[in-house]
Amino acid sequence: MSISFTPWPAELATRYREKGYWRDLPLTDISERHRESNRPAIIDQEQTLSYSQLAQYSDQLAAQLQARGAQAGDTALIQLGNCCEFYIVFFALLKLGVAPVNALFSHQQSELTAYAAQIKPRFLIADRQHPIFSDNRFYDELIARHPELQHTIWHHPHENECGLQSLYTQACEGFTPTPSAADHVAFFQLSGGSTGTPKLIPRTHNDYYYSIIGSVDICEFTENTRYLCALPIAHNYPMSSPGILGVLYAGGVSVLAPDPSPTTCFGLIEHHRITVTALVPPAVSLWLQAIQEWNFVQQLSSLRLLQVGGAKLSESLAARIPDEIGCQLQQVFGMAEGLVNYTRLDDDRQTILTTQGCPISPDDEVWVADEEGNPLPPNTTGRLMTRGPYTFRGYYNSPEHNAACFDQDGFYCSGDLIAINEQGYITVEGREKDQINRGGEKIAAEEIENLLQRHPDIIHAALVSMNDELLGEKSCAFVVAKQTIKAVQLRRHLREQGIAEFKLPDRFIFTEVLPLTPVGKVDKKLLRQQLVEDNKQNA
Ligand code: OOB
Repeated sequence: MSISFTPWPAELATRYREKGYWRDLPLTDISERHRESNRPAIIDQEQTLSYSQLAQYSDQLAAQLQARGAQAGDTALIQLGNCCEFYIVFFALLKLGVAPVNALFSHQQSELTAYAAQIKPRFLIADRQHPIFSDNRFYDELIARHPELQHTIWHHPHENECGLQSLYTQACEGFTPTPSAADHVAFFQLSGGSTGTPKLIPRTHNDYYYSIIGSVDICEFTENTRYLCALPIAHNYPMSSPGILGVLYAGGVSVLAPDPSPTTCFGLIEHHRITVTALVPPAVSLWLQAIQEWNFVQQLSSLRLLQVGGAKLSESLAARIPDEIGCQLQQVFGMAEGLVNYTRLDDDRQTILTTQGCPISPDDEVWVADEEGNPLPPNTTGRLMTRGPYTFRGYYNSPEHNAACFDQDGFYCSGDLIAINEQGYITVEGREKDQINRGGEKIAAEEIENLLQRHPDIIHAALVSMNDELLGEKSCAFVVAKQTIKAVQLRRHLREQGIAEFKLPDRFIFTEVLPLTPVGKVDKKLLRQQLVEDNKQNA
């Protein structure tokens, strides 16, 4: 059984193979390339995992899962933090043709429930130390709702529970991997989303592997690369741009930080002689502030390259990176759906400071559309449209949504507003999708509005972005209520439904009615304007 997904049309698939982008190798090739090496591959707070251990442990875990009935076409729900086990589990599942959804560690009951409902997982591998699993309330609910969920394996298990470490360290004899076909689904990425339920993105071995190798080339990762992963390990950016998978491919070492704060990261950078790391813009601000206050820039002397992406980096902040950290900046504009753009290491200073780079592949087709879907000339702002050898062709089981975000030629409309210059470099100018980008963390407005509207006293709710100096954007909920209700009550209401903390509105504004557009939709542009006016008055 293989997992359903929207394939690329045959003629494009042929072209991608002919050009050598699609190599017809499974992603598990990455864990096997250096299998004989005892060099460190991944270092976390608890252990140093060598390349040979990574290969062996993932074999052993796979053998244990196989003994529990795992087979190709199964799915698994995974929630692990920044630890070596994330990749032991990832490769073990892929070796069996089992496709995981890797939830972010910040995700709570609501997100996990939505993912489970979509993939109907046979396996759950999660951290018992995560607050939602500290008791059995949520877990029992999940099991009751999903009879197909037959095996749970815990990182940090309670007594007498099936523990992850005890499985992957158990010796096995002669395990033979059976990954899914290279042009089929390897795993699911998470969409930042703009709809009520978070969407899943099927990624095939071929397309994902190509994006990794392309990224490794562009970023010049080698066996000497020492990468610090300070972002959530399950996010597409530190997984594959070039991320840990890129480092593993090249033979370097990745060090996992539990968070991106300067207090956590500076010491790790100094201790492990880190050469490259990836951040979102708010973390860059905190790093620069720490450097100024503590005068600790010496600790960062091994750092050669700082990648910044996930949200728009202002030119002024960008300029401070080479000047104050003393390393090179690379802007990264990517999306879990596929397309990733980088400024190149040899680009001139102005290009690196003011653009979000250009695509990985010569066969990434990116153009800018006006509201009617007609192509716009260079340097004109419009909708980003793209297709290519590693950009997906449809969300998992979402025909209606797919009909709305792909055109008839299979170009995906990301909801970003961009301009492309004559050299093919992109600048991100804004966004059309109903999403808030809170310092790189994405919030789908509709998801939060739906949850708010479950409150018996709420008639109507609209979530919009407001400008924030540190995070770029924060979220503000406009609420029409039947009776007076306090912001703390609404926050509690949302928390009770179990959503990631970063999705809680930063501000609530209570109002009599929400303004509507001529077609009767909530006029969010007007609401955002109102916030800007408010801000000016309070300044
Ligand atoms: C990355 O992936 P996602 O899926 O969390 O978010 C994608 C969206 C883009 O559509 C865009 O709206 C925004 O995040 N974005 C940026 C940006 N990078 C991402 N907006 C402005 N400037 C940038 N540099 O965020 C992601 C995936 C792979 C690599 C890097 C980031």
